[in-house]
Amino acid sequence: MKRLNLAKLLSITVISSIFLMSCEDNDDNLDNDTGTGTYLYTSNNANGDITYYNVTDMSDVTTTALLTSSTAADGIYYNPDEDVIVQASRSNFALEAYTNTSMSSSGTSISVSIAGSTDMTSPRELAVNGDFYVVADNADVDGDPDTADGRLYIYENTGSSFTLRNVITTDFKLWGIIFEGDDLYAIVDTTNELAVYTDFLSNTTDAAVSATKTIAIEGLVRTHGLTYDATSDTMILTDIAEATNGQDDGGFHVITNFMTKFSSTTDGGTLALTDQIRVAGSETMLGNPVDVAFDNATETVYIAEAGNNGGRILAFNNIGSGGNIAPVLNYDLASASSVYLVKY
Ligand SMILES: [Ca+2]
Ligand SMILES: [Ca+2]
Ligand SMILES: [Ca+2]
Repeated sequence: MKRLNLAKLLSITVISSIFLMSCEDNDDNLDNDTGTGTYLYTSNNANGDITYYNVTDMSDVTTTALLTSSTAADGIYYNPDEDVIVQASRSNFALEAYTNTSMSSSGTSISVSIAGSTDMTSPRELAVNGDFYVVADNADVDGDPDTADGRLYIYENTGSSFTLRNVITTDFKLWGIIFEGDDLYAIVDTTNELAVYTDFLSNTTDAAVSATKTIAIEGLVRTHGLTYDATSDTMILTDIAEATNGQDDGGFHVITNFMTKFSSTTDGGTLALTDQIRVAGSETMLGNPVDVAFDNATETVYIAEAGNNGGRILAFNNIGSGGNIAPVLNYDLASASSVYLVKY
């Protein structure tokens, strides 16, 4: 017994020393402003698993794959405060959340902790505002594929489920959506247009609602993904161009001072290409870029590319005036469908 206690005491001492040493390391890190990690979460339509990349040091990226029961998914989201990953399952037609997975090693099978009701037909991007989770569904609504429409499913996360509050039917086709404050920005699929619903969650009943304002983005063929960074007032939109060309006709547009430019463009008007930076061309590996995320601190654009080489996760920086830029990171991810950047 005595020997065991001594061993225990020794191991506690060793652990304490390690703990103290790591605290010192953390202090050093904080002094150097490197205490925060940057992570890119991704979903895909090839196997429905969740892959995240630690991109804190872009010369030493680590990849973690978490295996799910979904076989196709979109709309990835991660909340580090609650350690919860959420994605829209395109095989189970519901929101699915996975909690306490941050310590899971790559290759671990994870199970759904919080499930939503199976209301949707073709869920795509997810936008989160507090406890409200909005999913863009791009299935045809009225049985006529020639009339443009779509549905925005508004769920409330109760902690034990995603409860459907109401459904908004749109008069345009949906794909990417993002909240800025209480306003929901949505790309208008099959076009080069961007729409906004101001105070979107104030639409509390099932209804057909038109966007508050819609503008066209000059130089863009067919947009799909979008992201907005409020700190730098930067909007980024992807261009898949022709869906049938998944290899080399895609791109993305960076719009700085976005809010001023958006406000000064009239409803139905066009935001000029001269007010944007376009990245496209054979070096970019962009064929069908379906989603985008932005790190303002490093001015890095992350892309979920669904087509090129079967699917990739790409990162671009030193964008300058745009053009035919090669990505600085390039990871194969079959049928990549969405990206979400988070720091913690
Ligand atoms: Ca229709
Ligand atoms: Ca394309
Ligand atoms: Ca996204």
